[in-house]
Parts: sequence; C-alpha cells; structure tokens
Amino acid sequence: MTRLTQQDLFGLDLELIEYNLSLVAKTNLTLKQIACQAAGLEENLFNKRTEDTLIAVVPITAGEGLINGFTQSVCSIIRYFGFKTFITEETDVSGMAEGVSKGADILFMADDNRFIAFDTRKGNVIDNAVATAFGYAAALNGMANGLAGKEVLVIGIGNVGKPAIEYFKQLKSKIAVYDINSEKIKNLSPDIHIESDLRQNLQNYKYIFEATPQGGILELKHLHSEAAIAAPGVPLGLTPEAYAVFSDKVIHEPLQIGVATMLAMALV
Ligand code: 2YG
Ligand code: MG
Repeated sequence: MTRLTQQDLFGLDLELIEYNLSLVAKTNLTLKQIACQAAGLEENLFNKRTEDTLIAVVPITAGEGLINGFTQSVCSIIRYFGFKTFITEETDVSGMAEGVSKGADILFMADDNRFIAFDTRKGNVIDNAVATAFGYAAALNGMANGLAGKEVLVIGIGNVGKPAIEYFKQLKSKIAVYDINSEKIKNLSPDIHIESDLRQNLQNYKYIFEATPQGGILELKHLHSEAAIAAPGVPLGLTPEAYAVFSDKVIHEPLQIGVATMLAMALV
C-alpha cells in the first residue's frame, strides 16, 4: 500500500473546482458523475443524500501515524459535494466513538494498511482500493467515450488492478493484463489476454490502466500515439517525458476519485 506524503496532498482542498474542470476536459465527466457511475448510483439520489447524511473523518495514529493534511483533504473532498462533514477532535477509537456519538452516519478512516468508509447504518465497509479501481475505470471509460468492445491493458494486478478487471468486465471491454509477478496473473478468466512483453507490445494498447507502485515504467517511445491512461498507481507510472507529452490524456491524483467513489458507494 503506497503511503501518501504531505507534499502529495498540498493544495488539494483549495483546487477542487479547477480539478473538476480538468476532469471534465479529459473525460467529459465531473468528479460526481465518475463517482456515481463507478458506484452505480443515480446522481439525483447522491444529491438527495446530502440532506440526511452526516460524515465523520477520524484521524488514525496507528503505525506510521498521521499524514499532515490527510484528514483535511478527505474532509474537503466530501464537503465539496455538499455533505455535512467533520474531523473528529479525538483520534483512533476515541475518534470513532466521538463520531458515532455526534450522529455520524459514515466514518472515513485510514491506517497504514486500509483506508475505509464504515457505514454505521448498514454496518458495511467500503474499501478505498476498490473505490479507486472503479472510479479510475469509470474515468477511463469516459476518456474512451465508452470502452465496450475496446481493448484495455491493466498493468499491475494488485489491490487496485484486480477490482478494475471486474469493472472492465462489466463494461464489456476486451481485457489484457500485465504483472511483473506471474503469480498475480494466475487463475484469471480464460477470455483475458496475458501480455508477456510490456516494452514490446505497450504501443498496441490505446487504453491503459496503470496500477503499480512502480514509478516511471511507461516510456514515451513505447506508448500508443493516442494512448489514454488512468494511472491510480503512486508514484506516477509514466516517465516525466511521457507525462509531458500525454498529461492531458492521463488521470493521476492522490485521493479525489477514490474518496468521491467511496462516498457514492457508501450511499448506495
Ligand atoms: O489518519 C491519518 O492521517 C493516517 N493514519 C492516514 C494514513 C493513510 C495511509 N494510506 C495512504 O497513504 C494511501 N493508501 C491512501 C489512499 C491512496 C489512494 N490512491
Ligand atoms: Mg442521521
């Protein structure tokens, strides 16, 4: 699980309006539309739930401890949609108890291994990795103007890449996968193509979902000239020179899509 840094999050809360416009420019979808499509939730129901849903964000000191700006960033993303949201004054178990005692319907919290939304009404847990996978896949679907029948390459079959495969199946895409560790591509469904030589064949794929913790593996000279890339992996999977050329065809940010999709999933 990649650990975000304070630098990754700097300015996020102040730039959500511009960020949303950049998403529309790339995907023809707003952050809310991406989250609702990924969660299978009607937008008007999402909007309606702002009236009856209170959300708490709980700082967690376990493990490597607090990340400066993390709970503030999560809170600002949720507030951006008009939901009443507060960061608990207490941390950890005390923070959870505080959130519940103040009537929070959903608790957002992360330790070093899991980032979850806990729905106190339904009692279920929404995982950031699954939400990030579905949200980024929905964004790529937008960039492609629909991925049905089109081929998508999923690079990195881990806790984000694997759920993304499920979402691409729902979209009826043709799926190819690559992972540096052949164990990760065992017992995938037979209709999935296993790509064995990334350097050689990357240029054949127009739609790419990069979900590895490895930075700089996608080089400019290997990319399809019209590539569209959803890159939830941190650090960024493109080399700086590839990103310079493809930046308006790349979706890559530290929290926004994952948190927005967790919220929508928790409201279904
Ligand atoms: O409450 C806090 O401030 C800390 N306990 C938060 C720790 C979060 C650690 N996890 C990560 O940094 C990422 N896995 C978060 C999700 C990244 C999504 N691409
Ligand atoms: Mg209530």
